Amino acid sequence: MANKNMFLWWGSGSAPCWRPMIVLAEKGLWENLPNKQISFSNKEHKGEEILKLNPRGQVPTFKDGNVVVNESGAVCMYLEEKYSDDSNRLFPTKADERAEVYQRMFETTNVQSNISEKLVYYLFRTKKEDIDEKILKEKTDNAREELNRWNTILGDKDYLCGSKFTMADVFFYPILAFLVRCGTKLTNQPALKKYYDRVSERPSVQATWPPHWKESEGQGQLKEL
Ligand SMILES: N[C@@H](CCC(=O)N[C@@H](CS)C(=O)NCC(=O)O)C(=O)O
Repeated sequence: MANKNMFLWWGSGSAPCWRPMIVLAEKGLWENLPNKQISFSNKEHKGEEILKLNPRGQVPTFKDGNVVVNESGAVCMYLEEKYSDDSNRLFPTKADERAEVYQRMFETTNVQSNISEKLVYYLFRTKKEDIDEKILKEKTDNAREELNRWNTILGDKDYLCGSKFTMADVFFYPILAFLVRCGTKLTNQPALKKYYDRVSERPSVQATWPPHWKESEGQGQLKEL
């Protein structure tokens, strides 16, 4: 088994962890992968086992034999280079087509900053009575604009870069799923909603679905988005 020398430490619901998990599943390496789901509340990511491989004390933390890679994007790229075959490549072979995949992969940082960091964390971290309605409206409008942009990018395509699932989807989908978990229904972004439903059914996504999401509902912070 190609994965017997691998080990992945991961946390449930973490978009950075979910990305390499999806890649592993796409390559048939997730099943029976030596792994440990860590508990954030027990601070297991700050334990010695992880710190000696990843001094930042974060997940994902990943090793494959003597190769240690921890940044989620780096793990994805490593797995892609080492374990792809024609049946499971996540990049097109032509540079011109790859350019679009790179563009969307790196463009996902805008979703992270414009929606997760500016709006979701504001709602998570501010006491209800301290929420400033004007600031909240600005943040919500900005987040909606970001979602609309991705709705336009998708248009009538099945996946972000066309008819094939690519690394761009691996980078983007876990953040989108987090936003849906936080309550957004994507009512005003129909292309994004169809995309969300399509990718959610994908076997690699189903196999790696965050365990605690199966057990409880999200808190609905983004139901007004
Ligand atoms: N840039 C890193 C970020 C990893 C990251 O932020 N992981 C979070 C979980 S989502 C974590 O371990 N947080 C705990 C901490 O930073 O102490 C990556 O993409 O892999």
